[in-house]
Amino acid sequence: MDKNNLGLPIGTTLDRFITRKQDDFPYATGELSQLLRDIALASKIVNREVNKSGLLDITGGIGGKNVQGEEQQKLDVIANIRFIRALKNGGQTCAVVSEEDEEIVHLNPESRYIVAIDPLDGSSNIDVNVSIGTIFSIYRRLSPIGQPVEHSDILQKGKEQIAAGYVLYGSSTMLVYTTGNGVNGFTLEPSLGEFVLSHAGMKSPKDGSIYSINEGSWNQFDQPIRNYIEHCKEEDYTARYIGSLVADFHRNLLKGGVYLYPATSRAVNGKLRLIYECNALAFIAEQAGGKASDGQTRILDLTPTKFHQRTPFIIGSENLVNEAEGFVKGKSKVNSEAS
Ligand code: AHM
Ligand code: MG
Repeated sequence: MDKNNLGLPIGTTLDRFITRKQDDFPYATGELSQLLRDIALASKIVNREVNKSGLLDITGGIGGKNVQGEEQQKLDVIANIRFIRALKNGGQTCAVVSEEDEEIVHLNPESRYIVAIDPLDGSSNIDVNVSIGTIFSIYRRLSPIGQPVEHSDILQKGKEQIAAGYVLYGSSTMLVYTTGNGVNGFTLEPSLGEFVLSHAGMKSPKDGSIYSINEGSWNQFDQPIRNYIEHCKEEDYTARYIGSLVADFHRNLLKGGVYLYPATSRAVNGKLRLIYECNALAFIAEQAGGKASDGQTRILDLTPTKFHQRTPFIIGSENLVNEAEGFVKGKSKVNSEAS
């Protein structure tokens, strides 16, 4: 695979790719392109901080808690500042909703785009040199330009996203994004400081044999989820769980697999956040030919009622998500139960 849907070769810089995409839309104003460049720039700065985190005194908790009541890591806070600053300076964003801020962060009221972001996801992995990620969604505002942003601008369904992406700070750093016309992945070339096209037209395998779930929560799972895990074992699937959503999702996107974070007895609505974690990855999964569900309903069809709303989450290869959904909906049982 050396060509993507634009005919641009592997090695094309992200900047050039974004510009070419914009040229394909005759009435495009360039604002979305600029916004994507702002996010890419901030991610390079965050990447720099992440790479030297072991050298500087910037890992570990800061003693504060974020709006979810979870301990904030210094890098979480740093990443939030970096992204919001880049979006403010870029001027294309009227408001940001972030995992790290309880309320809407108002930026330029004359702009038309809303950004939902988890600036640094996988907080338990920050201190221990394990892959972490940034997740972002972009929406068009519904309220008139120039007016204050309203809650309804933020509480849009995931299917209204006009772009979404993630950055994976892993063995290499990658930015993967979609504007609703396929998924493309760019790898950071550290000596150039440029993202270059490395994964053109990414496609989720229809099937796979990886399941990713925190089995340590077994006692908190309800019976259908336990049945599904048993089914995975009976099928000899491989268990892979990093505990960083972006990294687990990315691996399964490349290799074929399913990631689950279901409701548990402790987290009755699941753990992951709909607006700035699940919707973006669901959009990317679907654009790549995969699927994302809360067990009953397509993630992109869910109506958010709160900024920090949580949802059960099943995402990955289409046939595996269907299989897991079948268990949740009570249509499938493990062989041992069925016999
Ligand atoms: P965070 O936003 O506090 O980093 O939590 C989200 C992370 C995901 O990246 C990961 O998949 C999940 O939480 C892991 O949770 P657990 O430790 O309960 O398995
Ligand atoms: Mg998170």
